[in-house]
Amino acid sequence: MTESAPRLADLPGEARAALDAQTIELPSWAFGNSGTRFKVFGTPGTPRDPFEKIADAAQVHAHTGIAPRVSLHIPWDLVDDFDALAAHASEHGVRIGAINSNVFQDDDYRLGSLCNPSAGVRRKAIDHHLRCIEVMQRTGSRDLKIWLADGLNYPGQDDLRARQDRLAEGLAEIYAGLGAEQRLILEYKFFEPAFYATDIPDWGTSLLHCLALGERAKVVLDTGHHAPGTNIEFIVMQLVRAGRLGAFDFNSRFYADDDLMAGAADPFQLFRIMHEIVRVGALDPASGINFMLDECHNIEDKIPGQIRSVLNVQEATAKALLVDREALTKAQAAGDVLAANGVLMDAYNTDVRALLDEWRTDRGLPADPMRTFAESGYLARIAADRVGGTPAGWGA
Ligand code: AOS
Ligand code: ZN
Ligand code: ZN
Repeated sequence: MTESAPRLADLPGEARAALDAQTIELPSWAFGNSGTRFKVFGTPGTPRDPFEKIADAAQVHAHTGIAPRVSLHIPWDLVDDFDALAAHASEHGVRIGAINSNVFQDDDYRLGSLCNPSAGVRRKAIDHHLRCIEVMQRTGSRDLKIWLADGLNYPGQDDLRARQDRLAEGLAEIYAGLGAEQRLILEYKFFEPAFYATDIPDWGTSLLHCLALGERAKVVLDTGHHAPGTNIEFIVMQLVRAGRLGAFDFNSRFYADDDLMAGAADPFQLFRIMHEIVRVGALDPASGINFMLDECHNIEDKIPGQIRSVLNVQEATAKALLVDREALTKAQAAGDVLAANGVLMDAYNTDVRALLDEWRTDRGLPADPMRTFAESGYLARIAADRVGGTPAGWGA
């Protein structure tokens, strides 16, 4: 079936409202230099501190209108005055989102953090999280996001079960330190940096810990953290169904945790994920799902890399909103396999770019954010202005 591209007016009111409600949170580390273990290619004008990272993130919001929050990483984004950082964000039209804890960089964490066999190291890791909660109080952040690099390289290296018990104990203490409105969101990853066993390798393990902690503990699904071929939309559906999907870390993967731009490697997968979200109205902030990016831009410019990612997520969302739900339900009930699949494919194959250009111009935003940003001269300006100091890297 070929039809001309839909316009904004063709979108049912409910779908339009869902599109209006969508927000995507940007990671501060996407604006710093990053790379593989082979080489980090620096970019002129790279932010030298968290203030400059926020200013760059604000450009993404100014051009797309749907990226009003920035996640921080502690200690990478440690500043003396978090009140000033929050005020700086608001002056730039954005605010601070999730606080990511980093307990994977110190030598002390060679054998893990919350799962470490040493009580002293576990204490240090717990205290770091409690300090992150203090940062959250200052910045008005709701979510404490935990990803642990904990795991084992060799069978027998440590006791698998004891590590889970230590983890449960540490998480419980951290959870107890949260304010009444704050949440703990727990990420999983099937391997890397540990190769034999990871302490939180999958959504089941994350969910079990969250269930033990309480209502305000939810799972973070990073789209790059699964084995090849994993049906990620199934996991999304199951976690949403259980009321425990706390957040996404969107990115693209070809092989492992590639952290490439969301929707670049497999836009169809992103569409299938967003279909599971929109079919239950979970774009609504009341659903409690924080739609975040977790990406690094190693060879491309960072700000337009983030703009492209945000637009890719929005396009996948608009396509998911175009699924003819009634026709789909009818075909499914009739057991008409091909018709049901056809309904999904029709939506996926629809070009929504003009519709979204219109959505932006309606709100006084540029129709073509990539072009407008490129023409703005911002990159040349920061390259000229940000001289001296050390450009922030992935990790600093
Ligand atoms: C690590 O692989 C995870 O995706 C985390 O979300 C991590 O916090 C992020 O990559 C930045 O360190
Ligand atoms: Zn992640
Ligand atoms: Zn990752």
